[in-house]
Amino acid sequence: MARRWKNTLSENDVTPENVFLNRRQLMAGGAAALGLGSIGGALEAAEGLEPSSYEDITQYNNYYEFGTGKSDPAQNAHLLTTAPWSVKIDGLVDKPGDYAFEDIMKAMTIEERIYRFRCVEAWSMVIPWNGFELADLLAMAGVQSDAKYVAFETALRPDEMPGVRYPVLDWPYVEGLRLDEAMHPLTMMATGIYGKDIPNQNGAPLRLVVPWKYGFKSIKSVVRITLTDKEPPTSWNQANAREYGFYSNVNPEVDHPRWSQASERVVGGGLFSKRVPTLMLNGYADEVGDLYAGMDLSKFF
Ligand SMILES: Nc1nc2c(c(=O)[nH]1)N[C@H]1C(S)=C(S)[C@@H](COP(=O)(O)O)O[C@H]1N2
Ligand SMILES: [Mo]
Repeated sequence: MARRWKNTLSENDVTPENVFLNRRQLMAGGAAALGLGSIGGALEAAEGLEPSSYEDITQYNNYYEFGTGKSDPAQNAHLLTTAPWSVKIDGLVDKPGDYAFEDIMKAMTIEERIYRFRCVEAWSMVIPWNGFELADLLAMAGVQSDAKYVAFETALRPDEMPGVRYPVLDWPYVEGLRLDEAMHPLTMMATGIYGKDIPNQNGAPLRLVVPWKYGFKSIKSVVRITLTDKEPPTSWNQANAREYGFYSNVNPEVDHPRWSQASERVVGGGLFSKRVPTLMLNGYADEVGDLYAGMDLSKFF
């Protein structure tokens, strides 16, 4: 299927000047060392947007099914069996059923996209994802005309997920999008990072990525996608509705009740790690601003 979107961000939008490595240095160093032949194309598409290191992306995670510490997922997520894997697509679709992961991969066009990633905890990274547009997967199942929302569910495997013993959240982890958000070409299902299969701690074998929303919307290890006509429940909203809304769009002007959302700490960069201003809709306002025309984003947070 055709590519519908080109990354137009520039490094000035995101990279602290003092940690910016030029593209040639990265190609010669990090990317080559990882054996990432195809990263050049992604970097070109991103116009110099500087990705976080593979180490930061895969060692500093949130995946509460494997523990609430940032290093717990990297330590424990190897317990998750990711093959065989299938995704149940049901609800308001023409072809409901269990879709085998390999069949999905055969049908989809995999591409690389470098996206800003912003956690609600006010830190951020830049991640080179590999994956496909969610819209293409939904098209495979045939979305019916009365569908208005898309609900997502993570695997729930108490034997493989040590974190689900604790009632931090009401398991399984669930998320949702409005159908137009789900169909937007920026919304993707990621299956890789830096050209390699996505590590378990980042949501193997496939996870949602919605770059203009806080990270918790980007649900990992998806086993079910349901098209509905009602706004679906979402885990963090159920846990604390005052602090976490359904939309969760990155917005420097709407603070979390317990902390400011006006700036973010860029993960990585060692001594030079610093805070940068947070951008409206995480820098994707030109692309997705229209989805929220006329909505009061402090009310629909
Ligand atoms: N199933 C599931 N998905 C999840 C989470 C989780 O705990 N469980 N954490 C969310 C949060 S809060 C963030 S910030 C991102 C982190 O993604 P990363 O670890 O790949 O950076 O995953 C999101 N998806
Ligand atoms: Mo997060």
